[in-house]
Amino acid sequence: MSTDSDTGHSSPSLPAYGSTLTDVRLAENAADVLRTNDMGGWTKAAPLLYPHQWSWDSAFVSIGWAQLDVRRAMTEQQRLFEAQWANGMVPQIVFNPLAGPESYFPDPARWAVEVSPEAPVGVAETSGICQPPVHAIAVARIWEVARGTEAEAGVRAELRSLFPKLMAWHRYLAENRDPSGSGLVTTYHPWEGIDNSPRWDAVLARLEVGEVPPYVRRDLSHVADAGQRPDDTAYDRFLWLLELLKAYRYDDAVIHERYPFLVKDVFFTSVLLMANRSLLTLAEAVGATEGERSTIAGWIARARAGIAATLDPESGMAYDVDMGTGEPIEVATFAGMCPLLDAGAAGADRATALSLFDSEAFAGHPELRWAMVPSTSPMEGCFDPRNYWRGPVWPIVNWLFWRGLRDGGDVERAEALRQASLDSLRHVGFAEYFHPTTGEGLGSAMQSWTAAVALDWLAS
Ligand code: 2M8
Repeated sequence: MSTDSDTGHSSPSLPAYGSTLTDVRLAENAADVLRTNDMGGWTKAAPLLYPHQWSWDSAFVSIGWAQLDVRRAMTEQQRLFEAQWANGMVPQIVFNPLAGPESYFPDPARWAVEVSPEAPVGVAETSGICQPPVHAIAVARIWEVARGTEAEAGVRAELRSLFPKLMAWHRYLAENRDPSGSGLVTTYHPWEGIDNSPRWDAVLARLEVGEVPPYVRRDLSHVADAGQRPDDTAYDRFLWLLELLKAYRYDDAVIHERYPFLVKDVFFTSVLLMANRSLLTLAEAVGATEGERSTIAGWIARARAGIAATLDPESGMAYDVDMGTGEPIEVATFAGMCPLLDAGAAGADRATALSLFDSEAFAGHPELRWAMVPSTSPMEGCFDPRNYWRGPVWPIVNWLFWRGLRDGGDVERAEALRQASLDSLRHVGFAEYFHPTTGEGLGSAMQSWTAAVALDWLAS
């Protein structure tokens, strides 16, 4: 399969999509996407729009590789963790040394992470922030696939070298990103995962934007129309925040003291919680110490209590907390249902989240093309069905909910979500995201993580 642009959602060279596409063919097409984006040991997030290795993309990508080549799946994570910072942070982007500065903005020069003593030296260049820690979830899935096969011994050996790095990563999040021990991770930037979500609007609106050095957006030349991406006002704010982080030398203590974008992030925290559950499985596989296991268990308990404290009694939603005002951010996005990502959450909290999931605010909305979770609720005033994280459906987000439902014992709902997701992929292909009611593919085509979750769903 080939396409000459990231926006080739309906390129004539693509095989026809539709309900008749067999599982075998869907899997072949997904495998083609990973192979096309494979750079030899690591995978581009998308052919043109995202020509580097992104942190949480690479975790999903290795879940996909696990179905094709389990050793290659481990290599993906090893390559990513080679760029881990001394303080444990796994950077949002590991830059492709072969892609020139014009390929993506912001480039390494704009991040200038060498101002931080924690940044890696002599390995790949990186950005200076991070993304949700899906990695341990991915590695546990790789381990599950490898067990009982001839790859088991090799994967176990690699797991032994990766385990301490995963511990350091989770420790960074539990300590540097939560100095007060609230159980909730502080996010520093919309680029830490859910870029232009309305969750950040109020905090961004309050910013006094100073002087941002001139820049040229590269993203807009790779999508069909600018309405699918964040607007320029948002970009100015994203870039101003970057200038501040750089001025503070990416120092977590200074950032927590002075910086204007500090949000206790319920989604990021819930992914960490899920990942810590996976890390416990990995601890077993590598024979980790009692001390390590109880540290992980402590992180889980603290995050669970932290999330429970964010639940809004009226709406039932988990809300992020704006640390600038101390107030909850009351916007209806998928993040509000994050107790579903914790299979061990209190029964009542899961039940509330389940009824939100089923309601017209989310997967039960009557106009949805497929019963999947949109990024922002269609009932929310700012819902924008074609714009990035402000409305469209993201298959990877649905994969996380599927896992949370399945692990929490909600087998029927999980299976319905898996079927709906596979059906959407059969029609839409491996778009970055799609319109919740029309099913129009949006953003980049041939998005690696979308293909990866397809492979895992097909194998499950
Ligand atoms: C999107 O974010 C990047 C910046 O990281 C961008 O818009 O340029 C987000 O969807 C992010 O979550 C994702 O990791 C990245 C690569 O797929 O693209």
